[in-house]
Amino acid sequence: MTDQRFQPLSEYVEYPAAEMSRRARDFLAEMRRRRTVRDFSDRPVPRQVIEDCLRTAMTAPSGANMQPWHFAVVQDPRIKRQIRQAAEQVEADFYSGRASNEWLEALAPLGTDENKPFLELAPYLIVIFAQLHGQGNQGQTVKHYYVNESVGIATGFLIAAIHHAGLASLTHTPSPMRFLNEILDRPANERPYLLLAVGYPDRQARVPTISKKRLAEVCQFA
Ligand code: IYR
Repeated sequence: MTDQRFQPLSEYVEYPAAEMSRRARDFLAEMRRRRTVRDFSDRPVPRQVIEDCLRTAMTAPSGANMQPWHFAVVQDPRIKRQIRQAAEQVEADFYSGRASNEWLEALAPLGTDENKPFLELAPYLIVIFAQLHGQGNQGQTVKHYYVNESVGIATGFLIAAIHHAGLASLTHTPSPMRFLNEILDRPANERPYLLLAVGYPDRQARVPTISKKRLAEVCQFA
């Protein structure tokens, strides 16, 4: 009797060493071109592309394979306006008092402020919710494990997929962001994790002059 819980690893592909090196380099080059964009065009984006990027996010590993995420995708201009208004309200508090001077100084190179026009301009807003626990068929609570890690990995996959498709995204974390539960009608066991604005960059888009650390600064081989 074979153990039905397992099946052969049939989709794994091994590449010859030279090809492996090239693939690693090529992917690095592609990911290095990714920039967080704050200036969006309102040009429409095919829904199928967004759906496929979400399907990529859904391939992420997760604690006990519980897949503790929910993606609320917003296109409706009225809902986008509601989100913008609520976000700008909490952000105004943040920039005019709640944030420490140290925090504001750290943000200065990014040029952010409480105005969030991208929340209406970008054709898609994807609000990622983390499910603190699940719900069984009979309404019983199902435990979720490593929720933050799992949702973080899925979000990373999503950002990479969006970039790979040739679109830009912006990770936005209005704080506090519980207002998103109300606007998007999500249950109390779901916590807003991150909001991604997605679309084409505006032709005039500009990005901060910042750089990434070098490998030696962030890595050790033992
Ligand atoms: N949530 C605010 C502030 C902000 C905080 C960090 I840390 C950033 O990297 C960027 C912004 C905002 O979205 O403006």
